[in-house]
Amino acid sequence: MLTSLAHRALERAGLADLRDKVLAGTRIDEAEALRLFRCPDLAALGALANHVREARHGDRAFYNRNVHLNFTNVCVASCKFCSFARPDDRTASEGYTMPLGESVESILRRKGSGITEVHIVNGLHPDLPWSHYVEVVRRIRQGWPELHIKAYTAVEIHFFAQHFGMSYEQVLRELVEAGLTTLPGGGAEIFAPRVRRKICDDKATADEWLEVHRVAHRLGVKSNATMLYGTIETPEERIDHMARLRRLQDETGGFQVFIPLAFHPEHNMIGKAFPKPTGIDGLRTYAVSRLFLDNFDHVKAYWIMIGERLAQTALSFGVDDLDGTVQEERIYHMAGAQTPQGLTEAGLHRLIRQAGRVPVERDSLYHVLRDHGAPGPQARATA
Ligand code: V47
Repeated sequence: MLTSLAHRALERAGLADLRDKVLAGTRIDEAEALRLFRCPDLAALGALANHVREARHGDRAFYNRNVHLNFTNVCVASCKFCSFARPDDRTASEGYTMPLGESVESILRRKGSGITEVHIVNGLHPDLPWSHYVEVVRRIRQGWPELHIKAYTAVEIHFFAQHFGMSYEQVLRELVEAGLTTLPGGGAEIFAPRVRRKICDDKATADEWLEVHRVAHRLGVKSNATMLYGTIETPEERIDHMARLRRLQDETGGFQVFIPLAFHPEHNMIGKAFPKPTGIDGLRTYAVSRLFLDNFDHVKAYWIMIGERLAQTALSFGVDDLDGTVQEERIYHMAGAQTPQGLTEAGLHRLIRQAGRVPVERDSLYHVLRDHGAPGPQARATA
């Protein structure tokens, strides 16, 4: 429900027409999304996004119990924003590649811990054989049949196809046969060619990224979509990014969630030029994406990247998902993230309840595993 105060604030901001469109469930276009982006009243914008969020999900805030596996950071690409990648395996360069058995064991030893998903993302290693990528998935699947395996970004799938002379479909079919269940949303960055040329000019293009997801959706593999914000992109380029995702989603319906990722500036080539995006920018981005991406069920705030406090606030700015308990996160911690490398389930519950929301554990396909009920008076009092 929009309060009368929010109604008036949106009118004062010149957004009454967009408020009416959103309340009527009418799609807004790119120029309109830009007007929302420029809305000077963040609270009014947030209230509108929150209205859509609550109409879809009520008070629920989704999370899952997951673990990350990054078995190599050796990468032939040279993305300027990346703090994780290294050019080779030499110890002096801090490059690493875990042996196959160790990668698999690092996941299987967590059996019985309640984890439901492994999220696998790596550098683009020049020398690992194709069998390595397939075997990691196959052995985890064999050792832990009910675990969801969310593995390999579209950038990695594109790399495998090029490097091993296969089509996207062949790559994906083999991985699915080995046990992969969904694709993570990484590698999207910003689709606009101007930005890609400057920050990540030697990996999959926007069209290639989108095509990998199109093929995955056709094969029945659901996927996620990210947007890296806070480097050189303009608001127009952020909207263009979301518009390309919205068009593909109209076509396939295969995306599950949109995940804005805030740039982390430490230990990378462009960190000095671009400070960490503000919390205000983050909230604005969540809100606009919730309002613009009317065909996406979920908007996720990756708490590990933005911190627990902003993640709590985001739950009132369009966000309904906080990712997971996340064990052993490396990509943002190598970029200077000060957040813990994981949270216990109780910690996530506390965070969600303090924000006045109800924690709901989901699996990787957004099936509800456990709805933890309404927040108690204590939780509200300490919020
Ligand atoms: O593609 C890399 C980003 C992504 C930095 O699908 C950086 O559920 C900020 O995609 N500052 C990988 N961002 C992580 C990712 C992800 C995370 C959580 C959930 C899901 C999901 C996917 O991280 C990369 C890139 O866009 N990234 N370096 C940095 N310095």
